[in-house]
Amino acid sequence: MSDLVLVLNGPNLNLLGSREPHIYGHDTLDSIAAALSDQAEALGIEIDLRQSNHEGHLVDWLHEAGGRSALAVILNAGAYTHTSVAIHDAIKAIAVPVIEVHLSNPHAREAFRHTSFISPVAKGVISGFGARSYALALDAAAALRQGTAQ
Ligand code: CA2
Repeated sequence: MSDLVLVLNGPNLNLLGSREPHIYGHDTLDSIAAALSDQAEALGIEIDLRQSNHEGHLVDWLHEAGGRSALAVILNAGAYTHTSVAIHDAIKAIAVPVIEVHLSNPHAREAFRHTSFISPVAKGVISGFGARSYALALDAAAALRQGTAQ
Protein backbone atom coordinates (compact mmCIF):
# COMPACT_ATOMS: atom_id res chain seq x y z
CA MET A 1 0.00 0.00 0.00
CA SER A 2 1.35 3.45 -0.91
CA ASP A 3 0.51 6.91 0.47
CA LEU A 4 -1.05 7.89 -2.86
CA VAL A 5 -4.68 9.02 -3.05
CA LEU A 6 -6.14 9.60 -6.50
CA VAL A 7 -8.95 12.17 -6.51
CA LEU A 8 -10.98 11.47 -9.63
CA ASN A 9 -13.67 13.76 -10.97
CA GLY A 10 -16.15 13.06 -13.73
CA PRO A 11 -18.11 15.01 -16.32
CA ASN A 12 -18.82 18.72 -16.03
CA LEU A 13 -16.94 19.11 -12.77
CA ASN A 14 -14.44 21.28 -14.70
CA LEU A 15 -17.28 23.87 -14.74
CA LEU A 16 -17.47 24.11 -10.95
CA GLY A 17 -17.66 27.64 -9.65
CA SER A 18 -19.02 29.00 -12.93
CA ARG A 19 -22.68 27.97 -12.75
CA GLU A 20 -25.27 26.59 -10.33
CA PRO A 21 -23.48 27.87 -7.19
CA HIS A 22 -26.73 27.38 -5.23
CA ILE A 23 -26.26 23.62 -5.77
CA TYR A 24 -22.48 23.15 -6.02
CA GLY A 25 -21.07 26.18 -4.19
CA HIS A 26 -18.54 28.77 -5.35
CA ASP A 27 -15.41 26.63 -5.17
CA THR A 28 -13.66 25.72 -8.40
CA LEU A 29 -11.96 22.38 -8.95
CA ASP A 30 -8.63 24.26 -8.79
CA SER A 31 -9.48 25.75 -5.39
CA ILE A 32 -10.56 22.32 -4.13
CA ALA A 33 -7.26 20.87 -5.41
CA ALA A 34 -5.26 23.60 -3.63
CA ALA A 35 -7.06 23.04 -0.30
CA LEU A 36 -6.67 19.25 -0.61
CA SER A 37 -2.98 19.66 -1.38
CA ASP A 38 -2.40 21.54 1.88
CA GLN A 39 -4.46 19.00 3.82
CA ALA A 40 -2.60 16.10 2.19
CA GLU A 41 0.77 17.60 3.00
CA ALA A 42 -0.22 17.91 6.66
CA LEU A 43 -1.36 14.27 6.61
CA GLY A 44 1.77 13.01 4.83
CA ILE A 45 -0.32 11.82 1.90
CA GLU A 46 0.40 12.30 -1.80
CA ILE A 47 -2.64 13.33 -3.85
CA ASP A 48 -3.19 13.41 -7.57
CA LEU A 49 -6.42 15.19 -8.61
CA ARG A 50 -7.75 14.60 -12.12
CA GLN A 51 -10.94 15.40 -14.06
CA SER A 52 -12.33 13.98 -17.25
CA ASN A 53 -15.57 14.22 -19.17
CA HIS A 54 -14.94 10.71 -20.57
CA GLU A 55 -16.08 7.54 -18.81
CA GLY A 56 -13.17 5.45 -20.13
CA HIS A 57 -10.61 7.82 -18.62
CA LEU A 58 -12.15 7.25 -15.20
CA VAL A 59 -12.04 3.47 -15.78
CA ASP A 60 -8.35 3.69 -16.85
CA TRP A 61 -7.47 5.78 -13.79
CA LEU A 62 -9.19 3.31 -11.46
CA HIS A 63 -7.08 0.53 -13.02
CA GLU A 64 -3.99 2.70 -12.54
CA ALA A 65 -4.86 3.17 -8.86
CA GLY A 66 -5.07 -0.62 -8.54
CA GLY A 67 -1.75 -1.13 -10.35
CA ARG A 68 -0.03 1.40 -8.10
CA SER A 69 -1.61 -0.05 -4.91
CA ALA A 70 -2.96 3.37 -3.99
CA LEU A 71 -4.09 3.97 -0.43
CA ALA A 72 -7.52 5.06 -1.68
CA VAL A 73 -9.44 6.67 -4.51
CA ILE A 74 -11.73 9.61 -3.81
CA LEU A 75 -14.26 9.51 -6.63
CA ASN A 76 -16.85 12.05 -7.70
CA ALA A 77 -18.07 10.34 -10.85
CA GLY A 78 -20.56 13.16 -11.52
CA ALA A 79 -23.52 12.04 -13.62
CA TYR A 80 -21.78 8.70 -14.34
CA THR A 81 -22.57 7.86 -10.71
CA HIS A 82 -26.13 7.21 -11.83
CA THR A 83 -25.42 5.31 -15.06
CA SER A 84 -22.04 3.60 -15.23
CA VAL A 85 -21.78 -0.18 -15.03
CA ALA A 86 -18.22 0.23 -16.41
CA ILE A 87 -17.12 2.29 -13.41
CA HIS A 88 -18.91 -0.08 -11.02
CA ASP A 89 -17.02 -3.02 -12.57
CA ALA A 90 -13.68 -1.16 -12.49
CA ILE A 91 -14.07 -0.47 -8.77
CA LYS A 92 -14.85 -4.16 -8.17
CA ALA A 93 -11.75 -5.12 -10.16
CA ILE A 94 -9.29 -3.25 -7.93
CA ALA A 95 -8.21 -3.92 -4.38
CA VAL A 96 -8.22 -0.22 -3.47
CA PRO A 97 -10.91 1.36 -1.29
CA VAL A 98 -12.99 3.90 -3.17
CA ILE A 99 -14.61 6.75 -1.27
CA GLU A 100 -17.60 8.13 -3.22
CA VAL A 101 -18.04 11.87 -2.81
CA HIS A 102 -20.61 14.41 -3.94
CA LEU A 103 -20.80 18.13 -3.43
CA SER A 104 -24.60 18.05 -3.29
CA ASN A 105 -26.82 15.45 -1.64
CA PRO A 106 -28.17 13.49 -4.62
CA HIS A 107 -30.92 11.96 -2.45
CA ALA A 108 -32.39 15.42 -1.86
CA ARG A 109 -32.58 16.04 -5.63
CA GLU A 110 -34.31 14.53 -8.68
CA ALA A 111 -35.30 10.84 -8.49
CA PHE A 112 -32.80 9.89 -11.24
CA ARG A 113 -29.98 10.92 -8.90
CA HIS A 114 -31.15 8.57 -6.15
CA THR A 115 -29.52 5.51 -7.73
CA SER A 116 -25.76 5.17 -7.48
CA PHE A 117 -23.82 2.47 -9.33
CA ILE A 118 -20.82 3.42 -7.18
CA SER A 119 -22.26 3.11 -3.64
CA PRO A 120 -22.64 -0.70 -3.60
CA VAL A 121 -18.91 -1.13 -4.33
CA ALA A 122 -17.60 1.90 -2.42
CA LYS A 123 -15.92 1.78 0.97
CA GLY A 124 -18.13 4.71 2.01
CA VAL A 125 -20.04 7.72 0.74
CA ILE A 126 -19.78 11.40 1.70
CA SER A 127 -22.22 13.85 0.13
CA GLY A 128 -23.91 17.17 0.67
CA PHE A 129 -21.10 19.21 2.20
CA GLY A 130 -19.84 21.07 -0.86
CA ALA A 131 -16.05 21.23 -1.14
CA ARG A 132 -15.86 19.94 2.43
CA SER A 133 -17.07 16.53 1.17
CA TYR A 134 -13.61 16.13 -0.40
CA ALA A 135 -11.82 17.20 2.80
CA LEU A 136 -13.86 14.72 4.83
CA ALA A 137 -13.04 12.00 2.31
CA LEU A 138 -9.31 12.72 2.56
CA ASP A 139 -9.53 12.44 6.36
CA ALA A 140 -11.29 9.10 5.88
CA ALA A 141 -8.50 7.97 3.54
CA ALA A 142 -5.89 8.90 6.16
CA ALA A 143 -7.83 6.89 8.75
CA LEU A 144 -7.72 3.88 6.41
CA ARG A 145 -3.93 4.13 6.37
CA GLN A 146 -3.81 4.15 10.16
CA GLY A 147 -6.28 1.29 10.31
CA THR A 148 -8.67 3.43 12.33
CA ALA A 149 -11.49 3.31 9.77
CA GLN A 150 -13.61 0.19 9.65
O1 CA2 B 1 -23.12 16.63 -6.23
C1 CA2 B 1 -22.24 16.13 -6.94
O2 CA2 B 1 -21.04 16.20 -6.67
C2 CA2 B 1 -22.63 15.42 -8.25
O3 CA2 B 1 -21.77 14.30 -8.42
C3 CA2 B 1 -22.42 16.45 -9.34
C4 CA2 B 1 -22.88 15.96 -10.72
C5 CA2 B 1 -24.29 15.40 -10.64
O4 CA2 B 1 -24.64 14.84 -11.91
C6 CA2 B 1 -24.44 14.35 -9.56
O5 CA2 B 1 -25.80 13.95 -9.52
C7 CA2 B 1 -24.06 14.91 -8.22
C8 CA2 B 1 -22.86 17.09 -11.75
C9 CA2 B 1 -21.61 17.89 -11.81
C10 CA2 B 1 -21.87 19.06 -12.71
O6 CA2 B 1 -21.19 20.17 -12.19
C11 CA2 B 1 -21.51 21.39 -12.69
C12 CA2 B 1 -20.89 22.45 -12.10
C13 CA2 B 1 -21.16 23.72 -12.53
C14 CA2 B 1 -22.03 23.94 -13.57
C15 CA2 B 1 -22.66 22.87 -14.17
C16 CA2 B 1 -22.39 21.58 -13.74
